[in-house]
Parts: sequence; C-alpha cells; structure tokens
Amino acid sequence: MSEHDLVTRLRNGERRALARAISLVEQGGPPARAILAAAYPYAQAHRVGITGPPGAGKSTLVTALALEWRKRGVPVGIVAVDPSSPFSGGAVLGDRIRMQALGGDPGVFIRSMANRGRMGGLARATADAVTLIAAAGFPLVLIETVGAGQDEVDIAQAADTTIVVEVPGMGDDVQSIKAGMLEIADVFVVNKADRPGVEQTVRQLRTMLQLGGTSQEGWSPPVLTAIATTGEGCDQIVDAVERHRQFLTTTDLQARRALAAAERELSAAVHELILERLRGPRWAAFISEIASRRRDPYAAAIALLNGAAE
Ligand SMILES: Nc1nc2c(ncn2[C@@H]2O[C@H](COP(=O)(O)OP(=O)(O)OP(=O)(O)O)[C@@H](O)[C@H]2O)c(=O)[nH]1
Ligand SMILES: [Mg+2]
Repeated sequence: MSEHDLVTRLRNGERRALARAISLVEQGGPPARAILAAAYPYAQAHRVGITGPPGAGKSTLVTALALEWRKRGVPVGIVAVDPSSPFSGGAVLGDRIRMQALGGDPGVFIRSMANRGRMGGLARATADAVTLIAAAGFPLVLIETVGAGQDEVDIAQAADTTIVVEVPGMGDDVQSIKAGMLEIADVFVVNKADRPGVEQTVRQLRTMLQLGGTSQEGWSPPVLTAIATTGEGCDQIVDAVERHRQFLTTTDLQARRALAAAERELSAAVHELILERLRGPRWAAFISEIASRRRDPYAAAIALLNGAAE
C-alpha cells in the first residue's frame, strides 16, 4: 500500500491505518516523510500538553480529562511519552491498563511513545505522531510527558495549551517547581486534592505566579485542584483549557506561536536532511581527524557542505 493510501485510510477513520502510519513515521526516512507530507494539510488539532513530576497523577488525570471531553462529545487522541522506557513495557503498560476506562470507545485513540533513539529525538517523533492523530480527525490531542529533560520542554513547547500538574505537600520547598515549568504553564493543577496541604500549595503557586509578573501576554494561568482518581475537578480543568483555546484565537498569540513552531519544524527538517545527505564516506574520516585535532569541526563542516554542493 502506498503512503498516500495509508493516509487516505487513516483519514477515513481506520484505526489500524493510523497505528501503522505512526509506526512507519517513527522509523523515519523517506516513507515517513511521504506519510507526513500527505497528512500535513489535515493536521488541525488543539494540542494539550500535560506535564509534571513523576507520579503526580498525570496519566490518571489524562484519563479523567479524556472522559470529561468525551462526555462533551469531543473525540480525544492521547499520546503518552515515556522517555525512560527503551521498549514499551513498564510504566507505559501501566498507563495503558489505567486508560482501559477509555477502551472500546472509537472516539478515543491512545498511543505510547518510547525513545527509540530516532534521529531528531523523542520531541520530533511525538510531534509527528500528533500530526497523524490530528489528520485522522481528532480535534483534541492530549500529550503526557514527565517534566524532566529537554525533550519534555520541547514537547511542551509544541503544545497549544500546557497543563502543569503538581501535588500537595511541596511545603517550604516551593522552589522545587522548576522555573521553566512556571513559564510554560497555561493551567496549573494541584492533583491529589484528597491529601492534606492542598490550600497551602495552591496559595504558594498563586504567589509564585504573581511574583513572576502577571501572566503571559494577557493570560493569567488559573490554579485549579483535582482528584484525578475520581474525576473531581476535571470539568473545571476542561473549561479552563477551552477558555485558553478561546483566548489564543482571540489574540494574535496563536498565530505567533504557530510561526515559532513552524520555524522549529523547518530547522529540524533542515538539520535532519542535511545530516542525512552529508553522512557519506568522508564522515567517519572527518570524525577521527577532529578527535585527533588534525582538523577543526567548522573546517570539516565547510568541506562537507562544499562537497555536497558540487
Ligand atoms: N490519592 C490520590 N492518588 C492519586 C490521584 N491521582 C493519581 N493518584 C495515584 O498516584 C499514582 C501515580 O499516578 P499516575 O497517573 O501513574 O502518575 P503519573 O504522573 O502518570 O506517573 P508517571 O507517568 O510514572 O510519572 C497512582 O497510584 C494513582 O492511582 C489523586 O487524585 N489522589
Ligand atoms: Mg504516567
């Protein structure tokens, strides 16, 4: 089957075609690019990143939020990113079991991503998977990442709305929230609100947000509470995300974010294709020359680029 047929089938709602397309795209190379090219014009969706420390209840919250959106009749795609997992076992499997509450609902599509060392990294593979899910007609894609490394920040940056999940009991150690998390959050959720210390954590977050200067360009990130295990608080979170989506469209922020995202995508594509083209027979020789300081990296890069231009 051609890449184009595969995209036609996934757009017609065939879940197996969607799953297959994502697997092919994960492998990279020319077939991946053909699939993405066919899907790209149709990949309109609101991308919601859900990030936060390990064990904060992100997967449980994603499941509860998805159920809330389904109640409102919205089809939901879910991508769970687990960079530590070299194969899809462990935590990813746990997530799947938890997400069984959504099982059998044709309005839900769930995919787990593990870092398989693809060039361009996990952020790229995730963005591509989201593109395909969006092209399959899901107007909303939830993306779960552990708020740890650069990959996660990259993934969060690609989202239209970012939810940062915290838990009560940060105590005096409120600095434990990374400054970067404050900057990317459009909505804060203090999950596990059935535990002591919720009000204090909410207060601390609000104080930090005020100290950090008012909001991002007219949006004040709300601080909400949830009990993801029961779904409590999820209707307010969904309302907040919908308000943020509305906010984005009524300002020029969405257009500017789209341009910034497009520039990142173009840079990444240029990087990938140039490397692919230049990794010829001279590549290994240059590497050993650079390592032994017989050639500097820029001279080597210029030589490779000049060679490619010939
Ligand atoms: N008491 C309580 N427990 C919760 C709540 N939400 C999630 N949990 C529990 O917290 C544990 C971790 O939940 P997950 O949803 O796997 O958390 P996560 O953030 O996805 O974890 P990682 O993906 O491993 O980082 C599980 O045992 C959940 O049942 C909550 O609101 N209250
Ligand atoms: Mg999880």
